[in-house]
Amino acid sequence: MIVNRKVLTLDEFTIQQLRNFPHATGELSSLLRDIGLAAKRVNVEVNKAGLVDILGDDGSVNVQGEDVKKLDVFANNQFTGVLQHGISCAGIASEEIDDYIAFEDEVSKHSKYVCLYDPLDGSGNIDVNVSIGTIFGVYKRVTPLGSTASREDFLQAGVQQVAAGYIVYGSSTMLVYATRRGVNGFTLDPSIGEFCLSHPDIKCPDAGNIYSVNHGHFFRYEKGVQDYIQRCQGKTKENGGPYTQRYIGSMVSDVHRNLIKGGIFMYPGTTDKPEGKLRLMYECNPFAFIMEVAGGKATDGKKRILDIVPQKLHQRTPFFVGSKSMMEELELCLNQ
Ligand code: P6P
Repeated sequence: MIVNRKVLTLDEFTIQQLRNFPHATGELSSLLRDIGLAAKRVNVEVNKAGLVDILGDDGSVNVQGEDVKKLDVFANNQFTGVLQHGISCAGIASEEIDDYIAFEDEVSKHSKYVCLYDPLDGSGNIDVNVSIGTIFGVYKRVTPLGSTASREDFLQAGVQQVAAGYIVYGSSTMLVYATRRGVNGFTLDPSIGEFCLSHPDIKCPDAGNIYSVNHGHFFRYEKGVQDYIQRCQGKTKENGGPYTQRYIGSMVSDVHRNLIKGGIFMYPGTTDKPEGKLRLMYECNPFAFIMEVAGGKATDGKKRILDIVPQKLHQRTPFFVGSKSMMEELELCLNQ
């Protein structure tokens, strides 16, 4: 029997990575495998969401004031449950939950990491079959092992992440995660139920021709953002264009596409919502970490996202992320 050993599964890859760190305890690898397990369970429900009573609202409103979808709750429970029963996570904070949860069992209290995530981003798209995703960031706790995780373990600047990633439940289901050593993408092979390495060492092209923004808010953006959008619209072959506008309203899909092909994603603040819509801890920090490791940039329009010291778990921030040269052109417009 010919065994195809060229394809590495997520488990094999994370265990192989351990060889680069002889002193590593394997806890981070174990945590990433736990996330992969939860993702596979969520994927099953996402793929059949139209067939079972898991579509639609669950009747509650989350801390963001958004209608909670049944699949949001399911996804949140899967990620929280897997991490709580794992050996690597001392606690979690979720975009779906008001406050952080510190796990009280002895194994968790002696675990090195905490995990913050948006369990199902873009869930408003579930009912219309548009791709959605999970976004996560992993931090090393700052409180002593053996104690119960506390607020300062969760309110860390994004630069303190040791890993970050996302799952995109799309035409195929992919898990992409970054550590400081690189960004790697794994595609779920349903025939064996394993995430398999399909996009090794992802780099974001320095330039691209895709810009992603909600044009419906154009007249509520600051002038520098409007100027940049109009520069994108005016690009021709002579100056690095033409550009194309792609925005499907599901951040994981929009940012994933731009990461792979090159491009810029913007969710600016507006005159009525100067902080914008996206959450620093659950959406922006993970993607900022991934994009910087892949060679791109991420700012709030003024400063590096990863340098923002959070004051609140659910704080929002304007968000600009993408190819380095496109981000630098944006910054020229914002600094005029
Ligand atoms: P708007 C989905 O609700 C989300 O949080 C992101 O996934 C997406 O990029 C953004 O909101 C879309 O927001 O205001 O453009 O519909």
